[in-house]
This record gives sequence, structure tokens and C-alpha cells, in this order.
Amino acid sequence: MTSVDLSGAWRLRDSAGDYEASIDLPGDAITALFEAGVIPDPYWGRNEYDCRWVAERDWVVSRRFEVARTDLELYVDQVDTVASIRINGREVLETNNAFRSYRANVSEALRVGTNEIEIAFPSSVRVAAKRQAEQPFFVPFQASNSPIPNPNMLRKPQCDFGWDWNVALAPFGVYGAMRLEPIRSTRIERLSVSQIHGADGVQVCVTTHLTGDCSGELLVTFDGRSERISINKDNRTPTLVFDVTDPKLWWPAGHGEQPLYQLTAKIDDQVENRAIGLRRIELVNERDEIGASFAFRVNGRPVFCKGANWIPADALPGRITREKTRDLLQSAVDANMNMIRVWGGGRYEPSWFYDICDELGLMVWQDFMFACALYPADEEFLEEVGTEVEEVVARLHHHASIALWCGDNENVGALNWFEESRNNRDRYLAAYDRLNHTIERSLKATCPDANWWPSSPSRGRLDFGDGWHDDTSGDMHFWSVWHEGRDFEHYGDVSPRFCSEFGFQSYPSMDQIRSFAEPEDFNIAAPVFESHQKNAGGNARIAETMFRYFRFPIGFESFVYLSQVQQALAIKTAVTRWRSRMPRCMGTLYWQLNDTWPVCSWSSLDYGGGWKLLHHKAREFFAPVLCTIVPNGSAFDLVAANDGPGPVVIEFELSALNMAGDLRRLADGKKTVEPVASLEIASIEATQVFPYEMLFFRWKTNGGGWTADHFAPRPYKSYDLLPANLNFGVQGNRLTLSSGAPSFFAAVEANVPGRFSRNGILVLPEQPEEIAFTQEDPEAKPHFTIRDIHAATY
Ligand code: BMA
Repeated sequence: MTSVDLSGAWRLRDSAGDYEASIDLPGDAITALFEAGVIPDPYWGRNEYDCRWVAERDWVVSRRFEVARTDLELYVDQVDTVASIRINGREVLETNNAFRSYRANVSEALRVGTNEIEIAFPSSVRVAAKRQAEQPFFVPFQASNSPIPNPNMLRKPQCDFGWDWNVALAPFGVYGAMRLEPIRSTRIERLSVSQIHGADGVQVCVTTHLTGDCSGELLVTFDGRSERISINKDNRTPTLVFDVTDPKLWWPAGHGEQPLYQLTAKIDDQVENRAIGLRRIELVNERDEIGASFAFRVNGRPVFCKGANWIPADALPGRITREKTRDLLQSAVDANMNMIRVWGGGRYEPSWFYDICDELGLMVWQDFMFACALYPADEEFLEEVGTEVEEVVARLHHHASIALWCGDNENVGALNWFEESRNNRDRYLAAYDRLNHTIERSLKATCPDANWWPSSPSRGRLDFGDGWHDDTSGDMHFWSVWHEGRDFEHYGDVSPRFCSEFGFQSYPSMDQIRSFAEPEDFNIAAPVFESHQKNAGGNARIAETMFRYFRFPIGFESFVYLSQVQQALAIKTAVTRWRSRMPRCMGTLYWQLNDTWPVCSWSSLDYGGGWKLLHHKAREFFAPVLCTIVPNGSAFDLVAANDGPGPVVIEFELSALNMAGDLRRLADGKKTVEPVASLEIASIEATQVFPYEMLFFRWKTNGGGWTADHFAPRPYKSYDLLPANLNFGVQGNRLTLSSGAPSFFAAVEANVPGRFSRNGILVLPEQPEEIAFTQEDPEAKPHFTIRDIHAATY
């Protein structure tokens, strides 16, 4: 029994008959109209605003197909969003939720031979407005994030209507599978997989959920061992148990391997495959003398979580590919991350995304898709959410990488953001809790042993307090440095139990800037740059911060470079302070890993996957063993953090560094740091450092090589940096940097795509440093540009 695949080339036209183009489905209509030349590249210049009309019209996609029989059902996945589907002019299905699939018996509408299928998309902008008008009371959303209003009325990615880093194009289309399937007497609806870890090994329990007559034989194979069972109407959810006596455990990156066991369930020609990593991830949320902890334990071992927040891989779903996404996730692991948070204003990612995370050892904190807004709480909406949650959890729960399910992003805080909800908090809080409880119930009904967290940030269950400023309990979003304009040192004033968001913006790298702007627009106040900055006041915050820490940059490219230096410094300050407070703090996920288009944002990876300076620094400040300077009143402490499972012996040297490059030893020694712990290994009086000196320190562990870093007690602008006359020689793919004076944040840029092994480094006189460059195209002849703070500001 074969299916008829409906993916491929369709026709797209607007209902007024003014525009027509070919569209590849799965894909989105904005991408199709661009590829057909109907609209310009929406990411270039200010084109976004000339493309907004697309989402204000009604559109239809259609195609012809042949069938040899009519007893078929239609399966469609991720239709975005409200749409009606007709076959041969007859309506067969209405969709209302881009996050789920739909199935309908279409035998009455089909005829043997040629058929036509159409999907009509009324404008999502209009549908959302109409739904808002029909609410019994206004349901607020954050207008500063959503230039297209009312995203909270639709079950589609909330950032599609714009966000403080996203283009607002309200894309629509179909992003999942589309096919006609034989109507089966027995169908595998879903598999649930649970693991029981005990002293004797692991029990893997596989429950197959069946619909229909339920006749025949089910064959389940785990790790090459097969079990057969006859099924019938009284046994629609047969469970088979596999004992693994000598389990090879799955570990997060940096803690061990990621072995995966193959699981298959089969009835007739229906086959479901899963790759299963054996692990136990516990959320440790316990009352303690500080408040309540928030930490993860994997296979019994506490794991400090290091990572960033994930937003959709592209603003236009039609541009997302598995290869590009894998590259972004690989970059996360390459920067020593072990967790990403799939943020609630985007989308549930396709299954292959979580397969990649399983393979890479990247734990996933998975939000449900609700963000920065309040939502309807009527029965119809809640029922839709329940269906969505059950399907998503059924699809993803078995992945070893899934560590946590979280109810939403910042919806508790949102209760205080709007006049309506401030004036009637009881009403909106009750509505919030109805939604949140629906999500929790549907999650638990589908995966009873899931780790659940009600919201991010949250101080805990049924606690509707301030997770932005309270550092005693639960997870925290600490935004005071960016959104409130505080100093970088202010990161050290709080000690979050787990900081799941904190960020600082920078400009995209020059190659990305050239992809959307002409050189005559290379000015941060030019309209093109203002339209590629979606956070009101963002450019001013970057510029103002720069003046706080650096001398005035010379020229646009220096400004761009310095914006990346200060972003790296900001996030490094936060992470190193909080890692130094392990185990009180057990996780830091900065905002944000990636970008959806080329834009000025908090990301550490450029759109397209290039590494900003922050990403290079993340690789360093997320290293399993770290030494860092922590100012402590009138002293500077050298603190070491050790994430690993065993103690490490750290050999260190701490010196004062003057601007000529002379080093003056202040302390050295050897100390043992216990696993998952931080320790002060040296401390000096602040008066031991002259105003014209910085601190230079290096360390090595158990026979490894030296790692070095520096710390500037005062802003860089207050030091009289000397011209470093930075030079580089190129041999093969290696650059050797040498300097005549300390060169801070020495950074190399190439005019061809590729990756540097490190960047933004300190080069001391007489101590040449090497950087390797791996270029994408081995034939290319790269040209390199080099910058440092002195060159950018004098
Ligand atoms: C956080 C996120 C996003 C936003 C970011 C930057 O709170 O949850 O809503 O993009 O702030 O403002």
C-alpha cells in the first residue's frame, strides 16, 4: 500500500488574481515570491517594508495529482496557519495550528485519475485581528515586539509577526509532510518510550498506541532483539519491555559519549524508527537555605549547563535546511555548550533537529510555543493547545537530548506589562493558569515522567513573582545590563541559581552587513541600519556602552568590531562570575545563539553561521576548567571552576601586565579543585596593581598546555594602549600574529567564508600567537584584515 506524496511543485496565486508563482512545498510563500521575482529580497536594505503587503492578501496554492484508488486519507503537517483544503472543489479539511498535523478521510472527494487539491490561506494578519476583536476582553501582546499585531491569536511562530530581532513578514505555507495514505484498519498513532534506570541496568518500556480495528501482529525490535505480540481491540496500547543489563549510557557533550540504540515498531508495512539514548535526566528543584535550587543531574551526576537560546534557524521556513541547522548546532558544541533552550516564541523544531542534538550531546530545554504575551483561555483555544502539546510531546519525548519541558517564555512577567492586565490581574492570572495547567496536564498525560517547569523565568510552581530580579529560586532572566543600561560588573551583583537568559547586542560581522547594505549606508544611524535593529534604543545602547568602556572608534568597521568586543566582554563577565559561584549557580544560557536574518542582535553566531567574537569567547569561558578574576571589594580573587566528574590539579600564575607588555608576578601555585565546584585559588590586594596595569593569568591542568587570559580592572579607555603594530604571517592555513606591544582582542577577518580556530585574542610582545583558518572553499585565496582595540580607536 503506497502513499501519494503531495510535496513538490505547486502553484501559488493571490485570490484577487494579481500574482502567480511556482512554490515548492514544503516551503513558504514569501520565499517562493522572491524566487519567482515577484518581490525583492526581503532581507536586503529596507525591502522588508515593501514585502509586508504579501501577508495582507489571501492566497491559494494548488496542484494536480493522480490516484488509482479513492479510499485514501489526507495527512498534512504544519500548515501555517488558518487554511481550508479542498479537493476537486470540495472542502475536506480546515487547519488552525501550524504546530501540528491533520488527517482526514478524503475518499468522497477523490476520483480515480486526475484530481486537484487547493489550500486557501486567508491573510493571517486579518484573521488574527478578527479573532482579537471577537475576544470577550482584549488579550494583550507586546506591541514593541510585534509590528504586525495580535500574534497571540494564532498558533503559529509568535516571532513571525516581528520580534526585537526579527523581520516581520508573517510567512505562510506548509512546512511538514503532505500525502495521501491508504486508510488502514490498524494504524500506529504514536510510540511512547520510557526508561527505568536501576542498579541492574536499564529497562526500556515501549508502548505502541494503535487506532482502528487493531488486528494483526506487532513486532518491536530494540538493539537487535525482537518481541512479537498479537494485537486486538482490547489491547490498543501493548507495552513491551527490554532489559539492558550492561547499558552504554548517553551523556551530555563534555561528560561522555552519546551511544544510541535502535528501536523499531512494525505492523504490516508501517514502520516507526527511533534512536534511543539511555540516560536519566533529573530536574533538581529543591528548597534550600537560599531559596530553591534549579539544576540538572544526568545519570546521577550534577551537570553545570552551558549554552544559549535557540530561535528559528531562519525567518523564512523555506530557507531552512538540515545542513545549515546542523552547522549551527555543531557550532554550539564546538563552543563547549551542552544545552540549548528552544525558545517559546519560535517553533517546535523538526524531528531531525532533535536527532542532531541527540548525536551531539546537546541537551534541549524545550519551551512550549507561547511568549511575552497573554493568551485566550476559552475552551476551544485550550482544546487546540492540548492537542498541540500531546502531538509535540508524543513526537519528541523519546529523544535523549530533551531535558526539560517549559510552559512558556516570560508570560508570568507579561501579566505586569500591560495596562489591561495590571488593572485586572485576577482575570488575566486565572486565564494564564488555565492555559499553563492545560499544557502541564497534556504533557503529563503523554509523558508522565517528563521534567516540567511552568514558565521561564519562574521562581517555582504557582509562584508568580519576579524572575528577572530574584536570584534565590528557580531560573532567572537577567536583563538589567542590556535593558536597564547597567554596567557589566552588575552581572556580578546577582547569583542566579540558573540564568536562562541574559544578553548583550552587537553588530553583525562585515560579510553579513555587506549582504544587506551598500557601502554608502555604512553608518549606524542610516535608515538601513535602523531597520536592521529591531530593539527600540538598541543602537543607542551599543554606542553609549562603547563610550563607557572604550575610546571612540574610528570609522564604521571599527565600530562594528568594537561592538562585538564589548558584547563578548559583557557575556564573559556574566558567565565567569556565575561559574565562579558553582554550585549555587548551575547553569547559564545566554541570549541568543543564532539569528533569523542579518540583523543587529544579541546572537553569537551571525545569520549564516559565522562566528562573532562572542562565540569565540564562549568557547573559552565555557571550557570545562576555567580560571577567572573576580573583583571582591578591595581584592581581586583568582577563582577556578571545574565542571568535570573528577578533581583537577590546577597550576597557575598571576601577574600584573603594563602596557609595554612587562609582566610582574603576583602569585602562583597549584591547587586541587573538586568536581562540579569552584574555588578561590589566589587573592591579591587591589593596591598591588598599579592603575596603568592589567592582570594577566594563565593556568594548566594535569599535564595540559597553558591557557591564558587577562582582566582589565578599569575600562580599556582609561589605559594608554600603545600601537601594537600587529603583524601576521600566513603559512598554509595558519596565521602567526606578532606584536610590539600588548594587542587586546586581536581579531582576524577573512573575505571568504570559513572558520578561525580562535579569535579576539591577546598577543603579547615576543610571544607570537597562532590562529588556524579553515576555509569553506579550499580553492579560495583569502585576504585577511586584522584589528585590535588600539587600531580601532586611535
Ligand atoms: C528576552 C527574550 C525575547 C527577547 C529578548 C531580548 O526576554 O525572551 O523575548 O528577544 O529578551 O529583548
